[in-house]
Amino acid sequence: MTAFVKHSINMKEKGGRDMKKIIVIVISLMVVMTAIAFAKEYEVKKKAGDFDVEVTIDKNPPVVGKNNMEIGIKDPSGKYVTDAKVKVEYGMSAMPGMPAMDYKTDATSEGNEYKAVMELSMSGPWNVTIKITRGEKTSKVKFSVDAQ
Ligand SMILES: [Cu+2]
Repeated sequence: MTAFVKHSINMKEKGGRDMKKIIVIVISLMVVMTAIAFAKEYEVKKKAGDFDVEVTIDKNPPVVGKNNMEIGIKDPSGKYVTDAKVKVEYGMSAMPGMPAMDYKTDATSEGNEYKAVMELSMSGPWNVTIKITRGEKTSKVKFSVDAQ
């Protein structure tokens, strides 16, 4: 990076205005790409029946304790589905000294998305199921997280 900056300064001294513009653009792109590479949210994108579901968790990796979850559901035409009943179930299989654990929480509709808090009681692998009920039909998204 230092060499790049020195190089940029040399270019600037030569009086290239366009070069300065290009350098600004390149640096901006690098900043944006870095921000994307280090996106701090945990993201899961999956299909549930006809729906496209995007789940984001504010902790990455998810942690022991509270994890805020946002669930966006889109129908096949790309429109947000805001009138579904959404439940989040999360659990851990039995392990030595620990019986199987299962928790359930209702997600609440807020704007275009649904919000839920997932409280994980211990570190390790958790299975998460999001149940989306609209009318008679229930669709599911399943994924697992490794709580730290
Ligand atoms: Cu456990």
